[in-house]
Amino acid sequence: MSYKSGFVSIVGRPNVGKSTLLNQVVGAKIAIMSDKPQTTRNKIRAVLTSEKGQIIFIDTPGVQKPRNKLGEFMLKQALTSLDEVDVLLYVVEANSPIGPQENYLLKTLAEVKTPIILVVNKIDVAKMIEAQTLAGQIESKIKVAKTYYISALNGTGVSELVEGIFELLPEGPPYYPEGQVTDYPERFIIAEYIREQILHLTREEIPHSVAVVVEEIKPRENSNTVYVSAVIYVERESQKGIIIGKNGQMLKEIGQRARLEIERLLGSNIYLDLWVKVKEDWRNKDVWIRNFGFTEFE
Ligand SMILES: Nc1nc2c(ncn2[C@@H]2O[C@H](COP(=O)(O)OP(=O)(O)OP(=O)(O)O)[C@@H](O)[C@H]2O)c(=O)[nH]1
Ligand SMILES: [Mg+2]
Repeated sequence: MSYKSGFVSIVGRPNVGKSTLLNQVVGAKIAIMSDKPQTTRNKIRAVLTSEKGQIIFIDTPGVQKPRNKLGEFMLKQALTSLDEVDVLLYVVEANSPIGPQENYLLKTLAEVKTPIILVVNKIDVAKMIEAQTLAGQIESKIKVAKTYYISALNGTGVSELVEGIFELLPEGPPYYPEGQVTDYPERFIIAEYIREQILHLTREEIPHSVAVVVEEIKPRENSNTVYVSAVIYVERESQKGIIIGKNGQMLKEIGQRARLEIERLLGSNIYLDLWVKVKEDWRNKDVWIRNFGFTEFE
């Protein structure tokens, strides 16, 4: 049997489960997930290697109308190079009808030459008839190579989807060594794990106003402990107060939860040092968007 390989972009509206799918297919937590829209901000690559070949999945930010410069960056990350990958996974939510956001994305996808696999996600919480009706509507608007009904959360239908992707991929070599699951640098994954806890623990505008930068990762001599320091940036003084919390309780909670995840990732004990700083309106300032690492994976 010939070895196949290729690049597969995962696109869709915010919150439909793109990152959950990425993590499910590669069996590792590469991209953070949350119930808040606009969780993913960068393109994130993760690799699946099997005896059939290698698939490089690219998770992208959810497509929506930008509200600031960060949003513009995110939209560009999601919509550029759709024509340069081998297959597109277009993820929709089984239980949401087509709205303006979906129509906006459908218009873009109608122009794309890359084969599109429609992935109707969250079937664990939807009726099959609902899911099929939605798929039918989408199939009448764009050219769909195949449709799969899955639950990215519990894994239903995911191995069939992977088989379907392999069928569409060309013969090719492995691009990454076997065993490598991502090329996303460790310090970015750690920063994202910290941001994920902030997404879970805060509400309203706070989750969207936060950027996390890891400044130092240093193994401590003669111990199995790694010292990690990171700065949580917010846009206003009042937000800083919320992140720190009464008597520092919130920051402590964020740190404890993130530390467990980082320990699992690195396989060592972690001493996590968190700082909170204000960068007024950073989401509208190119220099800060760049400084926070939002250009490296364009
Ligand atoms: N019930 C159910 N929930 C799911 C499924 N897949 C994802 N979710 C939930 O949907 C929410 C959004 O998941 P994400 O994977 O962060 O969604 P996303 O598309 O990457 O979102 P953005 O990065 O904001 O574009 C989370 O609360 C997930 O747990 C699924 O198959 N079933
Ligand atoms: Mg995501």
